[in-house]
Order: sequence, then C-alpha cells, then structure tokens
Amino acid sequence: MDKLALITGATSGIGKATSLKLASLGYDLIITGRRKERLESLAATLTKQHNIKVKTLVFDIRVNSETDAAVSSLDKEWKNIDILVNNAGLAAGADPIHEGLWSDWEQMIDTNIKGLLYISKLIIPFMIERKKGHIVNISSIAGKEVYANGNVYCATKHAVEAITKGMRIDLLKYGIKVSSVSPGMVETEFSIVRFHGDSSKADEVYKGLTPLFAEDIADTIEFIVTRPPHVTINDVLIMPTAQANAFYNHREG
Ligand code: NDP
Ligand code: 8X3
Repeated sequence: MDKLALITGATSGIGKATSLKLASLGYDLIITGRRKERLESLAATLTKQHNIKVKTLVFDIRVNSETDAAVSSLDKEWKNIDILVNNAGLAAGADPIHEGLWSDWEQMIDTNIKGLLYISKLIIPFMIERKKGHIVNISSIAGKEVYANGNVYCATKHAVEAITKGMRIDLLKYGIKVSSVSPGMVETEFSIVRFHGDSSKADEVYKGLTPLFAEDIADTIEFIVTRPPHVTINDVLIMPTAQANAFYNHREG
C-alpha cells in the first residue's frame, strides 16, 4: 500500500466527507464507526469511485476492548497508517450544569476524550516504528470558548486541545505531525444527535444562516495533510461567515 489513512466516525458528517476526500487523493482507507451497513455502503462507493483499498472496522470507540480487538485484527500491511483522523465524537444535550444528564456526560467524556485516547494509543506505536505519521484531531470552537449550556461538551473539546498539544510535544522526536481542526457550526447529524433525535430542535440551530458543511472541513484536512514534510499546520479554527465566535451569529429573517 502506498499511503494509508484511518478515519474514525466515518459513517456520517465530517468523517464521511473526509473519507471521500482522502480517497480522491489516492489514500487507501480504514474507516470506522458503529453502524456497519453505513460503513459497508461507503466502502463500496469508495472502492468503485476511486479504485482504492478499504477496510471497515465496526466498533464502539468508548469500549477499550472493542477498539483494541479491531486494531489487533489488522494485518501488517494495514498497520502502516500514515494519517489518523480522530473524528468520532458528539455533543449530547445542551443543558445548564445542574440539569445535565449523567448519561450524556458519560457518553461525551467516554467518546470524545477516552475513545480518542484509546485509538491513538493503539495507532501511535505503528507511527513511532516508522518514524512518520500525521494525527489530525477534530476539536471545535467549543475547545476554545465555553458557551451557555455547553459545559461538558466544551470540557471534552478543551481536553482534545490539551491532548493535541501533549501529543505534539511527546511525538516531536519521532517526526510525527499533530494537527487539529476546530470548526464552528457544521451541518451534519451532530445537532440531531445532540438533541437526542429531535430534528426540529436541530433545524433551529442552522435557521437563518449558512453553516459550514462537512466538505468544508474535509477541504481543510486536505490542505493540512498535503503540506510538505517540513510544515505542520498546528491548528485551524474555521467558522461559517455568519458566525463570529461561540456567542455571535448573524441570522437573516
Ligand atoms: P455526526 O454525528 O454526523 O458524525 C459523528 C460520527 O462519530 C459518526 O460517524 C459516528 O458513528 C461516530 N461516533 C459517535 N460515537 C461513536 C462511538 N461511540 N463509537 C464509534 N464512533 C462513534 O457529527 P459530525 O460529523 O459533525 O462530528 C464529527 C466530529 O466533529 C465530532 O468530534 C464533533 O464533536 C466535531 N465537531 C462537529 C461540529 C459540528 O457543528 N457538526 C463542529 C465542531 C466539531 P456511529 O454513530 O456509526 O458510531
Ligand atoms: C460543535 C460546534 O458550537 O455546537 O462543536 O459547539 S458547537
């Protein structure tokens, strides 16, 4: 295999768009998520459209043993991972701190922080062995600012920011690049998931403005991973034009 990328959370949104983008750049892909049918359907599309090799790994990234078993199942050639995109993640709920649900908090902490750490700890040794690799962590504007009712989601993305900085320091001597992308509002399944399937609440988030689309983030990742060997993009904060920061949006109508 010439070049290989692993993308977590490829069944939807940013992960799916990034899979399509990296396939168009000629990367063979390992795509992961819990929804097997979606992964298989995406794999079929990628193989047909781009003539690349694709492996699907179905596992819940919150469960260390499942993540470990999935990565252990890879043959040697599939362990030469050049790019790891740590994308799987979610917000669950948007409630004041005293009204948040434990189950939402645990889901976010277990996915956005612990899941990212589990998969990274498994893949990084392959990169160290080859003295090359590039990790792209998907953070958020929520990793830079804390907004009302964002409490625990913002905390998980602040943790992603700290982990990204820590990785960059610890992996410096191995020549491994570590980047992060921190988007504002991107219209994906994110808000439907956040509001536990309530699509009318999700629609309200994007009402009267043009948000970012998953493809905008995939384009950003393309830029990051196509820089020459001596250049690392540490972080890209990318917002819809209608969003100044976590607090100010401009809505029409
Ligand atoms: P989507 O809901 O569309 O996609 C989320 C992806 O994460 C899905 O593929 C899902 O796969 C995967 N995922 C979630 N939980 C798990 C789990 N327990 N195990 C394995 N995979 C899991 O949302 P986005 O594409 O918008 O989100 C991608 C990333 O971007 C997240 O980290 C999010 O925090 C971040 N982000 C999103 C923004 C937005 O406004 N949309 C803005 C800033 C950052 P499956 O359900 O099949 O397991
Ligand atoms: C998702 C963007 O503004 O909902 O990370 O936190 S926001």
